[in-house]
Amino acid sequence: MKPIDRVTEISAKISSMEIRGAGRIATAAAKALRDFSQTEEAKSLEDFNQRMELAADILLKTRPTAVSLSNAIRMVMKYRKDDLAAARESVIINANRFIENSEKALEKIGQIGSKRIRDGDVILTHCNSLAALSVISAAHKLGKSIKVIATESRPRFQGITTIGMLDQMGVETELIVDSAARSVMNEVDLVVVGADVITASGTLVNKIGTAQIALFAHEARTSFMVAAETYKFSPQTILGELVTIEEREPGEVLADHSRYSHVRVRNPAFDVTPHQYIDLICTEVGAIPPEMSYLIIKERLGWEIEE
Ligand code: RUB
Repeated sequence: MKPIDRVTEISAKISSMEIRGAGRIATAAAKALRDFSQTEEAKSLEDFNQRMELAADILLKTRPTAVSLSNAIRMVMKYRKDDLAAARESVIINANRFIENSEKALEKIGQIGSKRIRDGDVILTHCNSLAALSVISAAHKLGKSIKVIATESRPRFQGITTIGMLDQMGVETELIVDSAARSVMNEVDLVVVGADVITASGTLVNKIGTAQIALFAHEARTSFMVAAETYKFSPQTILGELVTIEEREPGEVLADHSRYSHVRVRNPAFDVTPHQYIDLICTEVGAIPPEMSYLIIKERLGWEIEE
């Protein structure tokens, strides 16, 4: 297999969601670029740069919403461009730094976020987020008695992955269909979800269904927390760019959709939760109000307007 085919193979796994979740796809992309940089056979720096750009481009096109992917790729691609050996070495350093930092970030988010969970709390989560699960797991490890209500997260049922993980941790868990979220909200003390994108204004883009859960939480006066590594914040939104919402195959929603000639089955994968419905964003550098997102982008992602 040619080195670039390996990149294509990983890209296909990301597109088909065999590898999924904003953090996991970012790490997979960083690893793919790192491994590619060691196996491709460029003879000149220019050739190397071109091959790396091609690989980065293939990975970037896999899923349009998650900014974690472009942030991870941008961080890895900031390698030294003065000589071929140094460039290869620097790709490894950048990729490993990204992977290591994201692991540490998850742990830190757990430590910080778990302080917001009280003994006896009922937590609702949506989809399958490692950052949200880190908060829940840390609270459980601290010995807090908690119960988690997990939504199924139609159409891809990531909630089943979530209940599997909670079961492994030994956390008391209930599974509900997505449309039961309002019915149970009065029993819930805190909603914890992950993020695919957080914009400069603190708006959250996450798995479809998140926005209505945030509205229900707001109406029921239930706290709504987002758990997100700082690389889920989008520098591009400072420049006014809108987040692209991925629309996936109708077959994920209804297998035999083509037998209806006048019906279009729609499958938007993410939705937008305004910052007014978010109480707190728990990152590895602290628990912040959504209005502080701009500062995270400026300070943590080193984003320059000229870039
Ligand atoms: C996953 C999803 C998750 C975020 C955060 O969507 O919306 O809440 O990606 O996950 P999909 P994590 O299943 O379509 O990728 O905290 O693990 O990065």
